[in-house]
Amino acid sequence: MMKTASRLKVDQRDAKLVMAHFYVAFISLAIGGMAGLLQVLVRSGLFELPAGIGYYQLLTLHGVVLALVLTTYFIMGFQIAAVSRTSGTLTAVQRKLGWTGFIIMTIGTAMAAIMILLNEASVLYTFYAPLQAHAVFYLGLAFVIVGSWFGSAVILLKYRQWRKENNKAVSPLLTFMAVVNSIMWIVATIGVAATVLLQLLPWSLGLVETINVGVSRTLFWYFGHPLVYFWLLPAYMAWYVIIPKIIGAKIFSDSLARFSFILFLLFSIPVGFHHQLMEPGIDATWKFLQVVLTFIVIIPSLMTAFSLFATFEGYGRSQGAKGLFGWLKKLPWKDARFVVPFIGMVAFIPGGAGGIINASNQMNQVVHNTIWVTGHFHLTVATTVLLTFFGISYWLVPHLTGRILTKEMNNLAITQGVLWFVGMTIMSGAMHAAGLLGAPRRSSFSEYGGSSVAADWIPYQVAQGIGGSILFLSIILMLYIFINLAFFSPKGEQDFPVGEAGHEAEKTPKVFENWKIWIGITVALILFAYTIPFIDLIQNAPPGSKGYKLW
Ligand code: HAS
Ligand code: CU
Repeated sequence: MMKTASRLKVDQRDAKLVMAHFYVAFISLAIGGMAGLLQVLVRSGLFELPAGIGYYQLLTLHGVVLALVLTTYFIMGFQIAAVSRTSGTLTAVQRKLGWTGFIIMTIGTAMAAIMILLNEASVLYTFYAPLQAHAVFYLGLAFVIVGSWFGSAVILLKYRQWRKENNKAVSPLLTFMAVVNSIMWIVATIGVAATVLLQLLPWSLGLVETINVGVSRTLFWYFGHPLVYFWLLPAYMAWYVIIPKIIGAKIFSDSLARFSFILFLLFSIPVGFHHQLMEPGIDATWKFLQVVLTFIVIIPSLMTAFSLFATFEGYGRSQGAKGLFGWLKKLPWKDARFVVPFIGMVAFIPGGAGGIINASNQMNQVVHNTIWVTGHFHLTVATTVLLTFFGISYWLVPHLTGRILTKEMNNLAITQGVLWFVGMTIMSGAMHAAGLLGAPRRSSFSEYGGSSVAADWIPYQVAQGIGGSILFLSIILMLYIFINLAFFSPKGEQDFPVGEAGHEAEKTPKVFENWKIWIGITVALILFAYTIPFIDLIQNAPPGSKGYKLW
């Protein structure tokens, strides 16, 4: 573990590859943020879209560009940087693989984006059948998935090389974490690749008339839930390894961090049914089983919360803090690299609690398909994860471009985080409240024929408009800071902080790197949770559905 601490900088050639990913990610932020602003304005009832742009077209753009494109590019870039920093510069072959993946993903992204802009693919980011998009949209998605496999291969190859060169010693923690996330990603994307290539594509090309909707949605959610942890784990990488270094503390426990990541690998995938609790065609027994597994996958997040509190409290007390919460005062409240991700952590307390409500079968009947769910994921992915990614960018972008985060930019970054917090509290709070009153998600503005129930939702929709507008200001600030850090900030050396575990490091059990065991259990759990439901969905399927284009 200690051997690699000597490598402190990401090599220039690797930095270029990472920055290429970040440019796409931040262009996506600009486009997706603009779409989001227009949506909340439409839903407030005070604004109409110009130039024949459809609400669902815009909503598809927003979801695809932010939830799928921004996240995937940022994560691929960040993981490559993390591995290059902790396990050594990529070899020429690895870097070439990285660029190949980047190019394939970008061709796919362009294909999908063009189809959305042509209004040929207004199927929202989950692209549920029987809504049918243009074949080029599905082909584009397939390219993005395949491209991401190249990026994942870079991580796995570098890891294998490091282990070979270091006599199978315990790998650097950040590398280990990137490896877990990459394995999870590969196993999960097989599901979405299967529905895209074997079902949606032939159906939209007209090679087959109908589609088995139940199977395609189940394959989607087999992927869709691990997808949300694919977003979350890079944030956890920063919380476990980078934040301690920034505040001047030690990593609470190397083993605990590895153990929580292994739990995510095992339990992230066989839980997709918690998105399908209200769907027909799946027996209640299997839904119940997957709900139980969902409650198990909450545990590694609770472990993460525990070790973060321990890190913060331990550090505060070492600085002389007294009383139950005195340690809070000792944290570096003027450092954006800490404050911005910290806001993300705070948001995950209500965000995670909301998830537990969603997963509870009976409660799901209350919230499913209401805008409560939209409120939930704007706290989780759009605050917890995104603010952590922003917090990472504030030091990683200047690190990669050979510049520094100036005091001025640091302060603007804190303003950015605080604005996000204010905007999101208003927007997501209003979404949760309106959802409990029954307001649907994924719907344009409507007064539902003057219904008094719908009238109750309107003030909340106006509040969403206000919160969303504040969020948009925060996005503009973020983009301004990104451009500054990429091109204009003074030259210098910005640190890539990597924390060290205390005495714990020596004792990390080797079993964590016994991939045969972990991948074996992962596959066994997946087969257990999914085999019989899939057989049911195929054998007892209703007649397949033709495609619909409802926009
Ligand atoms: Fe979720 C729907 C259940 C976590 C994202 N989720 C969604 C959708 C998205 C999403 C995008 O069971 C919508 C999909 C769609 O379009 O239909 N979710 C859960 C559960 C968790 C959970 C049980 N979700 C996430 C994360 C996401 C995400 C993470 C993105 C990154 N979700 C559901 C369910 C649905 C759902 C149902 C379907 C709803 C429906 O009916 O359609 C758990 O993983 C949550 C566990 C988390 C915790 C919190 C731990 C807290 C921590 C912070 C510590 C803070 C510190 C700061 C230390 C238990 C780690 C110090 C603070 C001080 C104040 C000092
Ligand atoms: Cu889920």
